[in-house]
Amino acid sequence: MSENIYFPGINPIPYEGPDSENHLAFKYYDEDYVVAGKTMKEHFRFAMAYWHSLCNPGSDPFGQGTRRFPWDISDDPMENAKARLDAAFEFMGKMGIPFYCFHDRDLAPEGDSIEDSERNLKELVELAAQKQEESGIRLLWGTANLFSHPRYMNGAATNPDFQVVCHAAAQVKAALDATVALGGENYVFWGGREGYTYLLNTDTKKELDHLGRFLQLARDYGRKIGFEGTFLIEPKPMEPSLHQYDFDASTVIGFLHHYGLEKDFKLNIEANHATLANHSFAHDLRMAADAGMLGSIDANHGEPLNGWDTDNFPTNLYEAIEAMLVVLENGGLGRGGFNFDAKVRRTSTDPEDLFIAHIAGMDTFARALLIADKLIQEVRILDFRDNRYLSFHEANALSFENGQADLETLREWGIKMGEPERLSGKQELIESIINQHI
Ligand code: XUL
Ligand code: CO
Repeated sequence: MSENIYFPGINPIPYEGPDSENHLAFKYYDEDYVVAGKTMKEHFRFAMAYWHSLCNPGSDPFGQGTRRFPWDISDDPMENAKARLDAAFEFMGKMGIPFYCFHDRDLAPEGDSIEDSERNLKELVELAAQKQEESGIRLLWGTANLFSHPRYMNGAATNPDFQVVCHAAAQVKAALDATVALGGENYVFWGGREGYTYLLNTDTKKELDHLGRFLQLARDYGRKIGFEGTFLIEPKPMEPSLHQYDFDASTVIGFLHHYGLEKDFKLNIEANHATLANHSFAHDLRMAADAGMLGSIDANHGEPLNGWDTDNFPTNLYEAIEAMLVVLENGGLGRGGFNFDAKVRRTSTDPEDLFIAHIAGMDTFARALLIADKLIQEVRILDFRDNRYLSFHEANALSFENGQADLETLREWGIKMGEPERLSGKQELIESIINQHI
């Protein structure tokens, strides 16, 4: 456990059960409790997002930050980065969060040149490796921030200027080196500005080809230096770009197959990104799972009233249950985990709010896991779905599925069988059964 410096007065968060009134205790997340054959800790592999929890003091386009960070101790950004690392491990240690995720620039500041930035990152990676060793906390994924610096205003891999593409390549190389040095389980690409703001000045075909090539090079380099983890793409339809190429799960799945990336890449599904694409969180999870590409989750939720990417902590139990039904049916997330890509509200200014927010998120998913497991095992809720397809167990239907029957044959069978009976979808019944088990 790291020292008690940045979050004084807050002790390690205990599990106290659903009747506890202690807001600094877990009510449902009991890390050693076994559900569906695995402990809760193994199911979730919860991760802290470095950027929201330690780097964002609550600024928005209308005003400066509202929280003071005690790890901003100096005018030297490297000194602050080191203090921030201490604070990160103190926080995760007290929370019992076993993983973390970072962008290169969260961990270490950008320098005056590519080499300078590489040196900064390397120095922090060495310190982070020690911290991991002492604490047992591990890296769920690393990524490169290819969207904040003005040079990336027109994209990184999809930038119309080759000089910018090379800069992005240098950054991804260094971030891959960092991820491998820290034993990262995954490496993420979120295409912040990989898209366009104006179609008439954009060669979309060229840009998509460049993105495909860039990801192939990153994969090849990663494998060359011994990265055995999963590459992940995190779909998002818009913001900051008007249109992003990684629009949603289905778009990304098609893209990965088109560019021959489907064996090395999976998807990191973020709840608020799915809803920004006018899908439910569970929809995008399901599309990824169906394709065998559900890699990891960025756990958060959006404000239903405005639909923006507000990155609230996930406290919507119903949404979490729908998500856990997909995750359980998928057999878990493998090397992935649940990363809290979420920020406390600008008005949540007490240091304990960061703890309370993570407790709320972990408890929401823990409770959702218990309910989803019961719905699947005891209530057999998925039978409602599977029973709708029972007719496909019959011989004629099987020969349709395996491509033996042609269209004329189907017509013949249609005539022979006559007008079909109506099969109720039973939606309200399923919804009321779920409510009954909450
Ligand atoms: C932005 C977002 C990112 C990625 C990592 O909406 O979700 O924080 O998760 O770059
Ligand atoms: Co995210």
